[in-house]
Formats: sequence, structure tokens, C-alpha cells
Amino acid sequence: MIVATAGHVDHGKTTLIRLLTGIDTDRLPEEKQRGMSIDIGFAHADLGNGQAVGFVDVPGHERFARNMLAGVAAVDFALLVVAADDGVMPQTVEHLAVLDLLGVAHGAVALTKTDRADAARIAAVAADIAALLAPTGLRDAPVFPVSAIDGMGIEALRTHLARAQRGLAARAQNGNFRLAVDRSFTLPGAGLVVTGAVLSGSVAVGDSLVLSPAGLWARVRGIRVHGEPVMQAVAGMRCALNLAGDIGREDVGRGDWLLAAAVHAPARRIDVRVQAWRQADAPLLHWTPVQLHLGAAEQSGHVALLEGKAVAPGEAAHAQLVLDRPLPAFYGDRFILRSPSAQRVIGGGMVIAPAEGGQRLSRAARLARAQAQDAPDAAQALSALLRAEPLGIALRDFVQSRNLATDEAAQLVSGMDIALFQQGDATLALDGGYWQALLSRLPQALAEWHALHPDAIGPSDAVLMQRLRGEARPEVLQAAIRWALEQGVLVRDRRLLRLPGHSPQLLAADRELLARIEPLLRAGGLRPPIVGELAAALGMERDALLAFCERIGRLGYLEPVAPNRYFLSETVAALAAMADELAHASDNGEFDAAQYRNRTGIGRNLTIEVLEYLDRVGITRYAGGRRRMAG
Ligand SMILES: Nc1nc2c(ncn2[C@@H]2O[C@H](COP(=O)(O)OP(=O)(O)OP(=O)(O)O)[C@@H](O)[C@H]2O)c(=O)[nH]1
Ligand SMILES: [Mg+2]
Repeated sequence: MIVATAGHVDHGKTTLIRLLTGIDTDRLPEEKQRGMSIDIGFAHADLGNGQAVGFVDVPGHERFARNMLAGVAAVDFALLVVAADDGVMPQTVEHLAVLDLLGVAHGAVALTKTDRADAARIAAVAADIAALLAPTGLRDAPVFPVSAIDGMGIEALRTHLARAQRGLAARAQNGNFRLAVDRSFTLPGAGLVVTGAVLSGSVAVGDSLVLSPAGLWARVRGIRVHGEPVMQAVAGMRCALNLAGDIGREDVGRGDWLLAAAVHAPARRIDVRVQAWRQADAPLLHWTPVQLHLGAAEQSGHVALLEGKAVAPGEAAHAQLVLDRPLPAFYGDRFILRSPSAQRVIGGGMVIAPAEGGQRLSRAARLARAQAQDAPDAAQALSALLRAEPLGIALRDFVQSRNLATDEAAQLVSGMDIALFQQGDATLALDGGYWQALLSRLPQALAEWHALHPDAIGPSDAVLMQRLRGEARPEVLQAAIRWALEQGVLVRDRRLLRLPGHSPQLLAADRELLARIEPLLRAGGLRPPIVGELAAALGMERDALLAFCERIGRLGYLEPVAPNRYFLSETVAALAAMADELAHASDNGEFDAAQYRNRTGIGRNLTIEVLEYLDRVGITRYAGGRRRMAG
């Protein structure tokens, strides 16, 4: 369990931690000299459970609010400190707001300096505290009157903390490792040491981690928890990591993250549910400049509201944080927003998902995406997201946003109705219902095409895909066509697609002429005769044969490779197969015209015509003098 103090300056936080743990958390000479905490301080003690409780002592002075925010980011339990003589003061209120906006739901109040107040005063301050806590998640926190002078109430508080530690469910250890760095220093002999709170997963000596957002590699040489060397640290602990690798002292500091490599994906745009502080003096407007505090990190940016024009104090809305620099953020992360000018808390909220690459989406589409993912259950969020994205999503983005480990992601997907497609080295996920709908849409689209072109064999893959391009991504359409061919829902005829029941009827004369042409073309191998040569062989007028070839070519019986060249589909298929061979044999999947000419032996001019035809029908793609297979 990690306990953080909170409360106004000089109310006795550091004194109380010293009484509970024997450790003075004010380490800096300046803190000693001024008698006030400046930075967060750390202590720990076994309160009787045989297991240490970690304490983070925060400064109360409003000038050090940034340090306070870095300290309370990952705590289980809040210890709000209010001095009986002063009573509730501005930072009492602000610190409580921070805890409430962060969702801290376990806590206790220490009513300190009771030696300086009479019973009536103590009762009055206790009543003020109760009123202050009532609308917050800490409404049930008990109040302990204490005094550092005679030790009154300290034992009762210690007993309560020990009981709270026993009652607190151990943090789930799922997900990939995340540590919010709050300090870094070098130790003679050991080298670089980084401390912070483990937010998820676990880390073991020997693990490799990534410093985020910088992206530098580090290897864990040693781990300490509460000063003791250990082999492993898990979520819910504070720990110190001794690091080796390509990071130095100057690369890492408060606000950085150490992450398992799988979740290093910092984003400048983050979808969130934002909440305006109940006692903020103005509504949160669209594009309000903010200082974001997330974990121990701090980043400037703006709030882009995804719904409404303003968020009234106490209200919540979906929004996108647009940061000046990227940060790693994950579903469920709580954050605080401060006004950069007034240096005051104006709100807080919870991360829904990084939203990188969403700039082109409309506000309505961004809102739909944020709303869909705003659910604690990952399966529910994923299926809602897939229904909001008919074209599918990159599965890795979702898995990263939820910080799911590989096995957790596999388990999630296996229990859902999802269709997965390989897209380069990424996996595209599509709602299972949409996939089924696309499969039934395919024969329907083909039937529509047949109705428009009753004499034709059918469309090419590219033509059919073009008709359906708004309904699915190319990879998905290709997969759907493959599936439909396997199932016999569609058939391949020459290089075209048709419904099994579709049999275009050629006029008898056309059929006969085609039957005379086909063997002549076939006999030419990869260099079939041109129209003029065919006409001579058949004893026909060249122009009449050309008109025939054009017409029959449009119907799909011959392929118009060049104005005077018509090929059989089987010849085009053989030529395409040779392009494919060359592409496969090359390191980068590319080949040039000279290689193709050598492979096919069809000569320089025909090579150019054939390759341009293959480009036109979507078999190859030309770029910078070279070609690769398309799709
Ligand atoms: N009389 C009396 N004085 C106390 C008590 N607790 C703390 N003090 C005194 O109050 C002063 C401030 O105490 P700290 O513990 O430094 O207060 P803090 O809340 O940590 O202050 P910041 O860290 O600066 O916000 C010190 O002089 C303490 O000795 C108490 O119970 N009774
Ligand atoms: Mg202090």
C-alpha cells in the first residue's frame, strides 16, 4: 500500500509521517532551513502486518503544487492533514479536489495540532471537514484527532492504516510493466538509479525496458523496494531500478516512464473523459490551454471538447487532449488539469485511448470513437469500437491503449466475434457481423454488375473491389473474394469473376470466330500475333477483326493488352506469374523492365506494353522506374 499526505502548508504532514515511520521526509537542506517541504519525500514502515507501507509526503505550499501532483499520482490511500488551529485552508480544498478528481477512494483525515485548540474548536473543524468530504469519494474517511506534542491519537491512526493495508485488495498484476519515474540519480559503483511507482505489470532483474517518450533502451541491473534488494517488483509498489543501457543521467527524470517495449507508443492526442472541477470559477471551454498532470508527468496542451461548447463546473464530457509533446497514456489513467496562467486546478479526468492519426476524422466520428471505448470492460469497448468503425481498426492500437499483455489480448479476441486480417505486419480487426454482411453483399454486387453487362463474363477483381470500395478496405475485400471463391459463391472465369449461374451467351457467329482466333493466339505463346497478323491468317479485313476484338474484349473474352494486341487470359496469367516470380526473387519485392524482358523473352517493345497493361489492370504497380506486385 502507498499512502500519500495532502493538506495545507504547515499543517503537520511531515511531522506526522515522522511519527508514524521514524523517517524525516524533508531531505533537502533548503527544506530544513525553511522548515517546509518543497519536494515530495518518501518513507516506509511496517505498521504491524509484516509488510511495509510506503508513504509519499507532499509539500503543502501552493508554489510546489506541481510536486504534490507528481506525488499523488499512484497512491492507494490518502492521508488528509488539517491543523485544528488553522482549520480548512485553500490547499486543503485544492488537494482534496486533486484526490477526488484522481479517483482516490480510500483515505483518512488527521486533525493535527489538537494541543492548540479546545474541544469546541476541534468539533467545529471536524464538522467543516465532514462538509468538505461529503461530495467526494473520500466521504467515508474517518477523522483522527492527533497531536505531535504528546503523541495523542497517533496509535489509533497507525492501527487504522494497518487495518486499511490488510483490507486493500492487492493490485491486479496484469498488463505490461509501467513505472512513473519521479526521481533519478547516480550512485557511485551502481550508476544510474531511477525511482517511481509501478502502475502495472511487474519487472525483474535482467528485463529490458524502454524509456518513454524518448524511446531509449534500458536494462534492469538491480531492483530495490524500501531500500532492500529484490529480484522482482510488481504493481502497487514503489521501487528503485538500477539501469544499464543506452540511457544516461541526463536522459531521464521526473515525468518519464519506463515501459515494457510493447506499450511504448507515446501520443500527442489522447481521448479522455474530462471533468470540470466542482468548485472551478469558470466552465471549461473548447480549446482551453491546460497543464496536464498524468502520473509524474506534466505536459502543456489544449482541451478540444468533442461534445458541447463548455463543461460547467462539476460536469463531465468527452474531449481530446492535444498536447505540445507526446506522452504514453493508457485507458483508465487519471489526470489533473491546471490552468497554466492561474496555476490552479481546473479539472481532471480519465484517459480513454490515445487518438493518434485521428486528425482527419470529423468531431462526430471522434466522439463516437471515444464513447465506444469508454467502458471498463475491454471486450465491451472493443466490440463497440468495431461497430463504430465499419472499416475496421488496427488491433495493436487497441491492445496498447488497454495495456494488454500478449496472452490477455489473445484471450480477449478469442472470445469475441471478430474477423482478423493481415495488413503488412499489422492486424486489422473487423466486427464479425460486418464481415458476414460483406460476404453476403459480394454476390449481390456481382449480380448487379451482371445485370448491367449481361453479355460480359464478369468484372475483374479490381472492378468489383472498386464498386465496394466504400464498404471495406482492400485487404478485407480481397479476403472476402478469396472466401467466396473457395465456397463456390463466386467462380473465376479466365481472370474474371462471375456468379456460378451466370452464362453469357455469345451469338453463334461470334462464338465461331472466337473459336478460330483462340488457337492462333495460343500458338503464339507469350508473343501472340497482332490483329493485322491474325486478320491475314484468317483471311479477314483487319478493321473488321479489330472491331470484333474490341467488342469481345469488352465482354471479357480477350484482353486488350495494346491497341493492336489482344491476348488470351491464360497468356496474361502466365505473364503475371512471371512478374510475381521476379518480385519474389528480389530482396525488396521490386523488379525492372530489363529483368522482365530477360525472364519472358518477349522483346523490348512488347515488354513495355505488357507491363503497362499489368499496371492498368492492377496486377503490378509502377514506381520510380521499378515495379512491384500490387496488393
Ligand atoms: N503544536 C503542534 N505543532 C505541530 C504539530 N504537528 C506539527 N507541528 C508543527 O507544525 C510545523 C509544521 O509542521 P510540518 O510537519 O513541517 O508541516 P507540513 O504540513 O509538512 O508543512 P509543508 O510540508 O510545508 O506543507 C512544525 O513546526 C511542526 O513542529 C502538532 O500536533 N502540534
Ligand atoms: Mg512537509
